[in-house]
Amino acid sequence: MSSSRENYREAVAGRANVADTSELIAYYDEIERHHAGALWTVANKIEPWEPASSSVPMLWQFDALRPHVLRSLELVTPEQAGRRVVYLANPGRKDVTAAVGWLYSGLQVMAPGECASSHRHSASALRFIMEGSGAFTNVDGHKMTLSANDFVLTPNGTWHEHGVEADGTICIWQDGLDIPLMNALEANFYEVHPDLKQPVVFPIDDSAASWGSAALKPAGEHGSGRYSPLLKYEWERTYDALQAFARVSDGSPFDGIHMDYINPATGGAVMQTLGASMQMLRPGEHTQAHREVGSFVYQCAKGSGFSIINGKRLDWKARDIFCVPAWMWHEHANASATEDACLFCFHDLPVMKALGLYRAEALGENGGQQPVLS
Ligand code: 1HN
Repeated sequence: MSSSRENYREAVAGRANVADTSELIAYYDEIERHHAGALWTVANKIEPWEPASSSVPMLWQFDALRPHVLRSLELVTPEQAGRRVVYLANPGRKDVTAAVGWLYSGLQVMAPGECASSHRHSASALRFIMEGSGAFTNVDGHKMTLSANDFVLTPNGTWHEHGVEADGTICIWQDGLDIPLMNALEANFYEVHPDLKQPVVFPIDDSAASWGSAALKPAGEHGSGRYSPLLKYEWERTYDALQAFARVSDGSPFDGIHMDYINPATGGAVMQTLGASMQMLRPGEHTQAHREVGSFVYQCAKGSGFSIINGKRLDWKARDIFCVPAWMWHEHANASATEDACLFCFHDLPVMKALGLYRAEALGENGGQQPVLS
């Protein structure tokens, strides 16, 4: 701890507070030679008073990244690259490929007629479609057609390949994965499909047709329980649900009209490690600040506005991506007085909740908003 206030706090609380002496420094050198260390030199860092994310709040503007994403079409083929993706790098997480915390995000681009080969891995993945028409994905034989703002799952262990039909246009989508978490857990396996391409086994879009009705499901069926049998969440249905909910609810003071994408068989999160939601901020709405144990990647699906994250203001519009690191205050605002704004979000709350780690806190007893510091 650097400041004298923190030193005082640590000493009063009975935490590590040992000043360096030449004798101690020599001692640290000696035990380091035995590949060991004195706990009191790291204790306050490895046991912070509260989550202290090394990630920084970041905004990735689609307009700025798009030309670079398109340029990758000329530089590498899907065959060469495996997946032709520009990933999002958080400056605070240089040691891992992460957009925030233990979450990965990237922008994948495919041209008409292209197809990326089939593979599967321990990481769970999702896609949120940004632009183009004719994209498809095949997940364990369920081929799905993809349009802008559709949300698609690739649960861990499922074979998956993506492509764009020959009569489609260039397509870009956001990939979200828990790759950094799988690697941190040292649990990540990766396998290429023996035939590089898997057959389409089921009728096209069968998953949405079977499981995509909000209140009805195939009689007596329960899915695998491991992940949602509904693999594609169409934008129209999502937006209709938000509109309907807004007619009868004031929404959350922190998130406006906020709905979770769910596994329709269980009511729980869409996958074991990743959850997702869509929220609508009504014209002029500016929410109250709160913070949560969990990392969040947002993509603006509609409209424009800004978020304030630990005092940092990020101005976003459709297709921009931004992140909220764990335990940082955040509030969202719709900049328009006439149009609603929608934010897609994926996060690691299923992990936090499964491990009993989830907490949330409001800023101020009666709500509060943050001053903008940067
Ligand atoms: C992956 O499987 C995809 O299936 C995209 O499109 C990005 C990044 C890391 C590891 C696996 C895909 C990925 C990925």
